[in-house]
Amino acid sequence: MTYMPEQMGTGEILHYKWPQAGTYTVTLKITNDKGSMDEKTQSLTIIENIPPVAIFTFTPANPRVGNLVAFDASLNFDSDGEISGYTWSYTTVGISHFPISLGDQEIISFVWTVAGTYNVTVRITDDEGATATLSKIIEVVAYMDWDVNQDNRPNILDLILIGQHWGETGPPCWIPEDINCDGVINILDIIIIAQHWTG
Ligand SMILES: [Ca+2]
Ligand SMILES: [Ca+2]
Ligand SMILES: [Ca+2]
Repeated sequence: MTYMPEQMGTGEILHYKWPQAGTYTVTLKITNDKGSMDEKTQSLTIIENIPPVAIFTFTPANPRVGNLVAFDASLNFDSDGEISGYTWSYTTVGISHFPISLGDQEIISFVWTVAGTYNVTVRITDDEGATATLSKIIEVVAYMDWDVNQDNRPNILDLILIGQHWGETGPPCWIPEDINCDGVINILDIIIIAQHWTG
């Protein structure tokens, strides 16, 4: 295809940005102070920037209110360049609000203080300004007082912890084993575990 030449600019050094990929023919015309001219033509191929790929992981997989949830986007990559920026945010599923910023580092962490379903999004930018986003749903469950060791399973391990403090007294809830917060470790605490038993 032949087009009328597009003016690129003047000057000894020129910066030019092609809006799309393709093969272009560039002509430089020089003129000296006596008015004589010379020109040189060269072709070059502009390739399309490949956008980055967004990947992230988070731990723990089933976070509880008050847990530090770590988000890691270090596996992100850009096959023809580098990642130049990260933008993390979340929204609460079922509640309409603007995304709340979580930070702009490769690895971030956050503590939710309210149980809920959260949609966490990372938006990455490559060194050419192309972006990619990835969202994941995080279920943050309520803190379970009766899960003494906080492993998400009210079971024999929690009873063992109670047994280790059996009969001890202190201010209400002074240790996690005082599940009912009455200031003594006894059968009443065991009954609460039994009521939520998962084995
Ligand atoms: Ca790229
Ligand atoms: Ca447990
Ligand atoms: Ca108690």
